[in-house]
Amino acid sequence: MENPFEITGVYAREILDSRGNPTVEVEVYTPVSMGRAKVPSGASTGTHEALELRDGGSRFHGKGVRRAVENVNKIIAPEIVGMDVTWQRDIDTIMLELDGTENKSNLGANAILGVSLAVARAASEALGMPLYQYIGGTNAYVMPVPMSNVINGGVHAGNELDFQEFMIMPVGADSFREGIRWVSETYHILKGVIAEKYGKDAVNIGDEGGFAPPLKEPHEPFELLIEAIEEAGYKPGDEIAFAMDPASSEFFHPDIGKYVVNDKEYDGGELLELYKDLISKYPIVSLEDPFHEEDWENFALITKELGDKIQIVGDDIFVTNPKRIRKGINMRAANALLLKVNQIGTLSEAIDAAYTAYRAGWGIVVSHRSGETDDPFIADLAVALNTGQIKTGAPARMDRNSKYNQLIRIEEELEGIAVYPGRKFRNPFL
Ligand code: 2PG
Ligand code: MG
Repeated sequence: MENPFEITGVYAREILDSRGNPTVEVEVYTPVSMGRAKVPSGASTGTHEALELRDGGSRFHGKGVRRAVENVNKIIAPEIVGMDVTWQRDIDTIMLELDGTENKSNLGANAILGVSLAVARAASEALGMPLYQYIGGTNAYVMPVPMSNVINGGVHAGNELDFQEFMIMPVGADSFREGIRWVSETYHILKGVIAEKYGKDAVNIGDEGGFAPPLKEPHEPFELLIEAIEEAGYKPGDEIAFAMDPASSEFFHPDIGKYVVNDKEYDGGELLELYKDLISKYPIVSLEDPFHEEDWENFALITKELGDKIQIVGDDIFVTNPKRIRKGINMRAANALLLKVNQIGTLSEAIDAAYTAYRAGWGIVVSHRSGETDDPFIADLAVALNTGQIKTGAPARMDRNSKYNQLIRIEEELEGIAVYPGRKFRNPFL
């Protein structure tokens, strides 16, 4: 008898992402299903991320992914066709062995991840199960609190704001649906606040759908946000709190060993004072990448000083890599992990990263990349892992809203079971 779970075909193609750059899309076929996945891409990438294979040359200014596509079609496909699509970890391991490098530079993390995610989706379809349930099992029920990046700076925007992301978190809402409504309402009021202060051309948006007004100082976005939240009828802090990702590897200058923010130089200690000042003035509950990707000591220092008050999230420093996360746990360098599937390159390793962090009592934020697609995979992943948090941009543009809309669907499906953790986003189970 035909095995309905047997992989009968694997096919990749080159498509475009939200920034108009090429990326990999993979389809995995069984006799009863097809799973399709699309690979995201970062701009403020960590040095230790798994390698995204780009063709070089003149096509797409060197950004083509034909080689990655070919690696799927010619090298990976023949190895996994015939395998059972539910053997996720086996398939991921085979791809790691085929690649044979530490950072997936041979086949490309974009090739491997596309297959890994498409396999999971094809399996869930073959089983007739929602993706979050296939990955998370019967106990996947925690909705994530969104960290919505409504003001963009850094390498994601054409303004002079050095800090990259200013996010709002609807911690006082009692469901995901309500939370995302608060975010949307605040976003639209914010647009008016910005237009009034800076004019119509200041409401253009950055890569993650947030506004990119001509601000420079790190406190300025928070002032605008307080005004918008209040005008929208919500209480800053109690109902809508702040999260920020300065993405400080981007403004650290190794030549002088200093961080440069709005033309002023800071050493680690001075930058810590700047953060403390912001946290004392504004209801910031989460701070990501406060220091650069090798600044383990200052990460440990800020976690020691502020870690019982706010969430300290590591992104570029850990790159979703269990080895670097273990080092971070040993050094107490953070108390939360930013989880990006394309930083590590397989679903199995991303889940390992999550477990490593959980066991240390850390929070987890499932995250998009600044270059995204309409694939809502991470929405399902956040629920599957009961992380309680997701970072996926402003409530604008379908590359961001495809995730939010998928979460609306999931919450509806889990009616009566779903839990929205609100203020308990860091550990929904405590
Ligand atoms: C980040 C991400 C996503 P990028 O720094 O957290 O917001 O940006 O994908 O450009 O690395
Ligand atoms: Mg980051």
